[in-house]
Amino acid sequence: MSSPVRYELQDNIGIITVDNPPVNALSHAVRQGLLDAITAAGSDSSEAVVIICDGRTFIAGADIKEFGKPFKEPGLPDLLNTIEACEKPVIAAIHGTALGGGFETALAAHYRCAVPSAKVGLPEVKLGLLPGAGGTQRTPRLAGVKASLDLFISGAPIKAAQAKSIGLIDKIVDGDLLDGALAWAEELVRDDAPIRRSSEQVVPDFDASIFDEYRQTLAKRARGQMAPGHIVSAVEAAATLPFDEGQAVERRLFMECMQSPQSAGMRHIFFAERQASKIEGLSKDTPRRPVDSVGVIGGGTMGGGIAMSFANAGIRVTMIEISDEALQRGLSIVERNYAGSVKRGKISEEKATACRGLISGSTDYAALAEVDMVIEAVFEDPDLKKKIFKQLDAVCKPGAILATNTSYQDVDAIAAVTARPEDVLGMHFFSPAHIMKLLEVVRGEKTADDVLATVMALAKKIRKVAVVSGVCYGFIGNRMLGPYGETTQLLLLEGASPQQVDSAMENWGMAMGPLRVFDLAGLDVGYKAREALSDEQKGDPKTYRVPDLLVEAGRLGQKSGSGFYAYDENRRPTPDPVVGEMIENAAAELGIERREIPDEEIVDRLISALVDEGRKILEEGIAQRSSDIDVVYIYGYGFPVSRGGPMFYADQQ
Ligand code: 3H9
Repeated sequence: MSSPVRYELQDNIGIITVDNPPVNALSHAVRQGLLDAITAAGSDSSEAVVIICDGRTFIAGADIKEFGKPFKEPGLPDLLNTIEACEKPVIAAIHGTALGGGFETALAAHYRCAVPSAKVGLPEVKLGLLPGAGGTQRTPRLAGVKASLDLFISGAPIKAAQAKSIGLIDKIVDGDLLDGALAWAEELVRDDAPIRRSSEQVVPDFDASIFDEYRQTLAKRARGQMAPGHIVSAVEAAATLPFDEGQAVERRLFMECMQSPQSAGMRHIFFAERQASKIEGLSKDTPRRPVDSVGVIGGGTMGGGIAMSFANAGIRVTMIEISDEALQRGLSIVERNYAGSVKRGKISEEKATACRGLISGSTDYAALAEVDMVIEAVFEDPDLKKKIFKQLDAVCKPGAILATNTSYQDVDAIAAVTARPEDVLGMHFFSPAHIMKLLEVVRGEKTADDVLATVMALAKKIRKVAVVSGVCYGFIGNRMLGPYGETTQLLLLEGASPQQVDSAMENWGMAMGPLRVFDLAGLDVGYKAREALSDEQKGDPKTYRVPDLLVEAGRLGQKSGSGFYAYDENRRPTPDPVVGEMIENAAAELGIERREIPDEEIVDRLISALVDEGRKILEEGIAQRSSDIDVVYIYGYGFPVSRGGPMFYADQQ
């Protein structure tokens, strides 16, 4: 088998080229190839060595697929020490994204150049890890302690120019990268430039209190996560110990992270997210329909957020409302959101103005005659949705994709009112739609393959993580919330308080406990939905007795100032004794004996409720694969990524 690393001598410069598509990950063969190449370069007539990559990017990191499998020499830390020890100047030439072990490879070179569009970063923290091939030791020696901590803890890549400004890159190459790198190598040889090893540099001065400050902040911000704290310790070792000893500390901390269930969960989600975009039975070559303009029906919070998601990706949006007044209200929500994003420094004023300029409005459906796609985002009334789809069928051009943003309704029944059910599907966004990453794409019985393929590709363009769901009440995510909510109500009646249930779940890692979620969503929503159901459809009365009592007492959740909690003017919750009494009375009326319930039982029963429903969803073929369910819960429902999603967690147990 040929090696994914080539070595050639061009005049007096050795060129090492990595060619391991798609992202040049450091698989065993690449590590071996790099070792062979640097060894060859060390003993031939070359006077300097360039490391460069073919394809779309410089090395994007260690090969994550190899993690957890038996280790094969050469290991990356040793390989990079060998590269750094080379007696000839080694130059890394970066394009695309040099990430993790890839950027650590560049840091082990003696000089680094990059094209202006390149980005570099150490995103290991997003996999529950820390840079483990010398990154935590070499970076602070070049960029200082604070910049390094920020780079490792955020995990976010930075642009080449910024990397240059903090000392991580030496030179920006305009034009062809290889030509530029070779010319620079010649120059370094000519100038007899020193072999500048990162490990031999001295960490710039720093304030000794910085490590404790970061630890304190992280104790709140990254509660329960192992990697961020370990990163601080590894950088502290870099700043206080000789390189070899620091690297030994880094190694120990890296291995602890690697063996933790947290990293296993996060690595699972990395692949699950990418897997979710693949649709069984649909070939990669399925044609896509062009989507350059969309219509959004409904200018509420949801419609506004959806419009922004498209405009942010450069796609023109026409928002439709029933009256001028409603339209102006919708457009002003969008305006306010953009102003807020500018104020918080999320986007520039220019970008906000450009995006805002892509959104126009109308009260006439005729404005949708030429759009490539429409997303209906009105409230959950099946009859209204059907009426709208009839109108869309009449005005939209042939081939336009018609999507409903319903959270629960039967997409097939909506499609059936049109003469083109093959163009119809569900696109279930999560509120606030311009921020939340999840998009459930609901494939109707008759949805055409090219419609599905188009929407999955479009999801990536508008920076959403899309998961395909079949048609059922609530699709994947909301259907699982059903038994989760019911079990929550049983726990209250059996003896737990709302605050005990919420804090047990939040301490376990959920972004928000279930009762705070219900208060946020509004208790009247479920109440209204139940009104339309028969007693049999409503199920066990125990599971909705307390919510009914709350709504009947005018406690609709946050919006009315009280629900399971009382809320102050800043919407901060406090426990309310009235609710405690209501729960006790309901338990007595339903003949339920109350008892002390341990936190572990709360977590166990609630997660089991999710998982049991998840299994049914899988058996019925509503979800394509168990990891899709995990992606839904991580990106849409505040499930802790370090637990890998409900299905992964259950498998681990
Ligand atoms: C590390 O380096 C540890 C070291 O510090 C210490 C070691 C001792 N490995 O994302 P895409 C696959 S930890 C294996 O869709 P894009 C991916 O699964 C690592 N496979 O493309 C997908 O496969 P498929 C630190 C990988 O253009 C395909 O490549 N590095 C890896 O949207 C395309 O990926 C990172 O965390 C990998 N490292 O984005 C970087 N990376 O086609 C992780 C990707 O079968 N990678 N694949 O589904 C990324 O962030 C993005 O992939 C990247 C490209 C930005 C590079």
